[in-house]
Amino acid sequence: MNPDFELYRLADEHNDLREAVRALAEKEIAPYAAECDEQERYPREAFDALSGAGFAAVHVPEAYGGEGADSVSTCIVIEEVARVCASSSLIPAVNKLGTMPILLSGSEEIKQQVLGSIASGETTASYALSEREAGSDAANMKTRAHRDGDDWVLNGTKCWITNGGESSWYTVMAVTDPDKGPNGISAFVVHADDPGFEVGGKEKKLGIKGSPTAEIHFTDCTIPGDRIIGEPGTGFKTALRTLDHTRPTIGAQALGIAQGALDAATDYVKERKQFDTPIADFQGVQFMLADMAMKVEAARHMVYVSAARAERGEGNLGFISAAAKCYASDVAMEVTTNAVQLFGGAGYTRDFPVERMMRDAKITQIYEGTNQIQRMVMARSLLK
Ligand code: COS
Repeated sequence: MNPDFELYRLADEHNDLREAVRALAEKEIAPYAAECDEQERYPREAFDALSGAGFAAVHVPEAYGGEGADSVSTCIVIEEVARVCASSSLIPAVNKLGTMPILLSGSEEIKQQVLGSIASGETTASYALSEREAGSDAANMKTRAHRDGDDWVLNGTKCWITNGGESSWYTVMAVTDPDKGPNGISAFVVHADDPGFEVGGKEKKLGIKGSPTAEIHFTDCTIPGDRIIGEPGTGFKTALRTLDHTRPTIGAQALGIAQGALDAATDYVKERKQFDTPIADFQGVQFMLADMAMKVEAARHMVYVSAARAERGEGNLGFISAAAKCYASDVAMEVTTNAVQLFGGAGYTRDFPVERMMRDAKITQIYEGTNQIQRMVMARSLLK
């Protein structure tokens, strides 16, 4: 075969991985998805199933006890879990987000210290960049860190921390030199047992209700000096480079949610009869389904291409990772909304999963940078 055509085909390992994750997700995660949403409880069953199968943090390199999965594989895992339960898909997704600063910029010692317990499924990692008054304008953060002998001491509050309270490890961005703006921000790793670390209240959310979103507080939180990630002042760049690698994973989550809604709607319209015929016979319904599937497929291509380019270590990932996240999440919102429409009144009830999927889809347009920020990142890349 002409090797150029390989570009448009996933490797057999990727297809095998999809099959394995889909089987596990349908058997071990899907049955609890509605309950976790309804009760706003952590999807413990999903965590156990994912970590038992080695899928909770597939991206961790083998050198640190992980599976060493490539970026496309990681996206496939997230996509397949999100197809049945978006909250559960935040376990592999946020494990990647929380550890990526360490993988990109951390010392060998810090990698050895942190990554093993995440790869083994003993615990998870979270990422702490945002604050109440520093969301899109992330560099405007107020959390501070200063040296105290050999230690670092952190003070401040981070918010919107996915899996906050569940994770043991937190990568935290804090100002170490207030005069230097973004170049005065440093990245650290904090453990939940460190003195002065506290988990605050959980948000009451529209969707992804199974995934806790919490504030975390640092009150003279003291950590050993070697828990800085990279050099002082490089934390903001590490944080943004991290997002270049993880926005494709949010694209993958959005894609999975959209695929789940499309699959549910496709089955439903074949069953649901009106005017003595399955509503799938109506061309208006067929055109809706066709548009939904077309956009899901386009999103899938962008997500995998962005992940593959990140995996290849390409330097300028800003445009493609922002574009993949933005496009896939806009598609997820549109497709889940149309899935609810195809279900009609039934779709508006909690008897069917599409209303949950529609609520869950919304966050993908907001977190890891709003889609307005993604468009800003794309435009900057075009105009620079
Ligand atoms: N990788 C590495 N460095 C980057 C970078 C990237 N992708 N993007 C920008 N930088 C560098 C810049 O070159 C600049 O460095 P110098 O001062 O040495 O030139 C520095 O980082 C600051 O960049 P910039 O001036 O562009 O920062 P801004 O304050 O304008 O912010 C945006 C940039 C808006 C893109 C950033 O704040 C952002 O992504 N906000 C959204 C945050 C977000 O996604 N939050 C969700 C939290 S995670 S759930």
